[in-house]
Amino acid sequence: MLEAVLKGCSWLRENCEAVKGTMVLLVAGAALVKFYVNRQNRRKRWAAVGKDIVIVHGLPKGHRTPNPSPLTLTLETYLRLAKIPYQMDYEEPFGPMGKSPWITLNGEEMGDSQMIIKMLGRRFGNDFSAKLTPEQQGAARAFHMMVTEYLALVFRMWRWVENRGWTMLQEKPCAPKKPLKGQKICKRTCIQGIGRHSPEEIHCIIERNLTAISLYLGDKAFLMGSDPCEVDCALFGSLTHIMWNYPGSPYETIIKVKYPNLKEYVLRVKERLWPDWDQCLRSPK
Ligand SMILES: N[C@@H](CCC(=O)N[C@@H](CS)C(=O)NCC(=O)O)C(=O)O
Repeated sequence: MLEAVLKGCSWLRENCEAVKGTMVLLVAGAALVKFYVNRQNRRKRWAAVGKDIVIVHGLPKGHRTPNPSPLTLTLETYLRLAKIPYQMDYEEPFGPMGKSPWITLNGEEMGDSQMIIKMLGRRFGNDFSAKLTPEQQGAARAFHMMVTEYLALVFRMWRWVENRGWTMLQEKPCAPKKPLKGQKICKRTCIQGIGRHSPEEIHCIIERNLTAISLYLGDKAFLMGSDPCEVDCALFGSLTHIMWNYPGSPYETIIKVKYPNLKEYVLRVKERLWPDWDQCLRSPK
């Protein structure tokens, strides 16, 4: 018996590297299988929620806004405006294009907030922008692109580079010690171009964009007139973040002090489409 144990030990010693390699492969294989089984199970669950119910996949709730992603908030606001039933899922925030938010509708998956809104508008007969004049449609599209594709990215620079993710993690016990997603955002904004400017220059550029929005809004109730449409959802998604998620940022003062019409606008959309706002927030730990 002792001889067999000793033989086993010496075999293990001789084949240590091969055994380690096999164990690593087995563990990685098991983790992969578990990942795919969980993924499939989630899809089965989502398929069972019912016909024509949109499942919005996004980052977990925020404690200042119902979602820390302006684009998820945009999409939720649109679903509320269009009165399309939806459920939130926080288990798989990143979807088909590795982006958040994305949706599942009747078993089909789709990414990109703007494409989702367009598709849902056609499918459920809720294309609010179709009622606008051609000139308004042009302006609405330009503002929608400005906030979704440009401002959202630049605001993220403040959140992850200048603020180092602190406001996102404030409820956690310790402050982040190094920039979190900062490097990724820096790389992306350098390729785009805006990231090559100094923070002061970026603040000026953003201020000019916010000025344009404030001037266009004027004293109208919503951006395109007396009724809200898709671009209001996008604008609300972005401005809401500055109002509540970016305390201490230079943009907060622009909205709250310099352009009160922007602040009043955010409160107006919130009151109309988010009467349950407080119940949708994550309770602070
Ligand atoms: N054009 C996309 C942009 C989505 C987007 O950039 N989402 C952010 C979160 S707010 C994201 O997924 N970031 C991760 C990454 O880009 O890798 C949309 O409108 O949905």
